[in-house]
Amino acid sequence: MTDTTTHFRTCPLCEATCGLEITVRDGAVQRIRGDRADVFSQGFICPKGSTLKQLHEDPDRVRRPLIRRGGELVEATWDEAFAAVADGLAQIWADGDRNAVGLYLGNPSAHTIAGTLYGRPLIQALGTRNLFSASTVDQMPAHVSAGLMFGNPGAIPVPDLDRTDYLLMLGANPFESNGSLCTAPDFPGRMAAIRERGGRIVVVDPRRTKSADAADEHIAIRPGTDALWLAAICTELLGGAVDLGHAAAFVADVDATLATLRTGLAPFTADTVAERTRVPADLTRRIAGELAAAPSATVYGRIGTHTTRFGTIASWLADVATAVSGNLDRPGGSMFAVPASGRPRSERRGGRGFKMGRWTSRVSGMPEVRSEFPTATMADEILTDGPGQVRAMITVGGNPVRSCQDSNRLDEAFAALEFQVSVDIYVNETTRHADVILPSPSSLEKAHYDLAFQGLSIRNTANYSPPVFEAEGPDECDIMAKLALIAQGLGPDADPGIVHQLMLDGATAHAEDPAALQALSAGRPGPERIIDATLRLGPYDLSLEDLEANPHGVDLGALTPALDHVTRTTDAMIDLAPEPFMADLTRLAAELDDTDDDDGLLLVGRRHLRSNNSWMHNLAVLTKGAARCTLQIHPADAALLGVVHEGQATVRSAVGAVVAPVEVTDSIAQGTVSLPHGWGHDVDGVRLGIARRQPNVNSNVLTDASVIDPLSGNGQLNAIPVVVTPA
Ligand SMILES: Nc1nc2c(c(=O)[nH]1)N[C@H]1C(S)=C(S)[C@@H](COP(=O)(O)OP(=O)(O)OC[C@H]3O[C@@H](n4cnc5c(=O)[nH]c(N)nc54)[C@H](O)[C@@H]3O)O[C@H]1N2
Ligand SMILES: Nc1nc2c(c(=O)[nH]1)N[C@H]1C(S)=C(S)[C@@H](COP(=O)(O)OP(=O)(O)OC[C@H]3O[C@@H](n4cnc5c(=O)[nH]c(N)nc54)[C@H](O)[C@@H]3O)O[C@H]1N2
Ligand code: SF4
Ligand SMILES: [Mo]
Repeated sequence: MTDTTTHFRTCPLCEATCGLEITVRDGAVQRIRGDRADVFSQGFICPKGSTLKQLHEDPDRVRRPLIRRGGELVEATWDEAFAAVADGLAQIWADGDRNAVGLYLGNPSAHTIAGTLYGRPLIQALGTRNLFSASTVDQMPAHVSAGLMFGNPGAIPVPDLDRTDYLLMLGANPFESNGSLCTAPDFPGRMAAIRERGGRIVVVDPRRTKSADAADEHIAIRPGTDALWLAAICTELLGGAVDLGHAAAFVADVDATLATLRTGLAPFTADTVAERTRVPADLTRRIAGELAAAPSATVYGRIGTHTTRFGTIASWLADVATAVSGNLDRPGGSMFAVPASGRPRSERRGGRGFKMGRWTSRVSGMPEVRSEFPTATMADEILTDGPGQVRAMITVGGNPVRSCQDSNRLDEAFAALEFQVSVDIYVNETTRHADVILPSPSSLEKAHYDLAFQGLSIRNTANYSPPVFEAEGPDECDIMAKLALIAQGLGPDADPGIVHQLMLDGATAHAEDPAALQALSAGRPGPERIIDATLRLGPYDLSLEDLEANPHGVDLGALTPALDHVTRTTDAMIDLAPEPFMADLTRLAAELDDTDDDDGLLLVGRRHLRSNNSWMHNLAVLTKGAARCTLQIHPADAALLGVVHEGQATVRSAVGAVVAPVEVTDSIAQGTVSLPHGWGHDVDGVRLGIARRQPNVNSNVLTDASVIDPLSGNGQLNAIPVVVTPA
């Protein structure tokens, strides 16, 4: 007798949120394929989606807690592990300095219920200002831009892919990444559909990527100059007739705002930026003309645009270009998702506005943004003695020692910590330094509800996935709740139910009858109850039961104009020309004459479909095939420097050097070289049998923590000046 069951769930690995159909036979996953009935992804899946099986079964995945004993990480019981956490942290806190314990939240925390719901109570209980996350090596510029424009750092406009007539896409490669700050399963298929319906796609990227190949036009911009180019695009658009459309009703004084923009952006024209950006002036003018003339258009920038020294104003200028071409908050333009877990549609307009810089970091004086400090200063806070020094770190679903800047120094910093707790599924470059590792169950052993990316989606949908398998240990939400209780001083034996109830009380506080609302989910696990309450109070009046009854998801329709709903400025208006951004244009203008690195090489990153940041490299199904961790270089540059295809080259930046295998390719612009990030697994203590044997070059040895986007604190991960020599 065999026992076969089928389960439908949302893939938690990237922002595309594809529906998976998982067949389980005799207690093991037999097959994973795309769920053809999923209301959003309709069967689309990438090669990573089916590897939830291999991840679940990976013998290197940590299944029981590990505690450091005699220098070695050895298995322990959960009780022993939580007791060790309580002891270790108590020693650090004995001096009375809460800032001595820091927290780093990594990317998967945005893809789990535990990270998205229980991060906040943990942060509150820790009472530390030393909070860090992958956001400052990623999308923080978009939050700051949205924060100052709309008063709401979460209100990031997304390109309305399914209806647009014109997509101008910069620094993004959805053919490999499947999209970011733009949840759209089968992004490639949606791009094809734009062209099929007569629309046009322009991709701006120093590399001729697969996404560029699938576009109508590719512009090989000079790395790091998107803000300059977008400023010129805006100047061109502002030179013509401007009609903000429906967004005009949200701008206090349209004429004055446009005048401010025109004046501030005046130094940036198609002609003045041509040399620095390497985009001919005629081409820039033509693109601006096309944007203005298209029936609908959207400007979308991502990692290559945001992780530069001008990330925030580049993000803002993309939205300005969209707005002044009349495409903000309208179908086919850039719009706002209204997630099922979001605030009710009926709630009043406006809010408290967005503030940053309310406090600064101890060593470098960097301003907080969204209560975080930049990863750029994490090593400083750990390595610099004095009151307030970070002596212990908690990491949750992150690998900062590979993902953040100047990683040799960060590695040194993590090695120097007095105590480290990591909630993770692997012993990797970061967690190898831990004193206690608390393993999250595998994705298939957890419930899933997307609380982050539904707010960045090109379509409003909702789905809930119950666990496929029962977990061996506590759920990740319980692990987070336990950490919060320990930080609260309630000790390692306190019941996580206390935290669940507190959160439920918080989630239902504004309900007409909180007790009645809570009663509706009685008997369910704590996290589910919070989601249920959130859904019931949300804009679509859904419940967890509704989602359970619809395992392929609930389609809530295409995006609708939502500025009245998403703005949180005090007056419920939007600001197209925030003063800090206008001021930052002075720094941008200095770039026009900066010719320092004109002849040098600039390093950019890249992603591969079969990799996921610094992890998933331990799955043979994904890593087989040609080596991916190569230094891409243009044939002309290679010839000039004497490096050869499949040879080795030394890449040196201001802070470090690596030796990488060379891939000579004309798909990269002259003057640009590229290495992917997240590699470098072959170091002592790492327990990743397969990953260690991959070509291992850690590109973040080269990223310079002293170079940031000052408005957001975001790291510069692209356009890094490097010198390449044969090795
Ligand atoms: N040079 C360069 N550096 C970059 C980038 C770049 O483009 N160039 N990109 C940046 C970006 S966009 C990002 S988001 C960051 C990512 O940076 P991080 O978030 O620091 O790193 P990840 O590689 O995502 O590490 C994920 C960790 O979570 C663990 N994990 C996986 N699933 C789970 C789970 O369910 N629960 C828990 N608790 N742990 C889990 C993995 O084992 C791994 O240790 O990297 C950044 N770094
Ligand atoms: N397979 C896979 N999918 C992923 C991830 C992964 O690691 N692997 N990571 C996930 C995460 S955390 C994120 S944040 C997203 C990121 O998703 P994307 O933003 O699409 O990221 P990339 O694929 O790195 O594409 C960035 C592009 O920017 C280009 N670029 C570099 N510098 C510049 C510049 O100065 N200007 C311009 N215009 N372009 C430049 C690079 O050549 C590259 O093609 O992907 C997510 N999806
Ligand atoms: S595209 Fe992203 S969400 Fe879809 S299957 Fe691949 S990893 Fe999962
Ligand atoms: Mo990211």
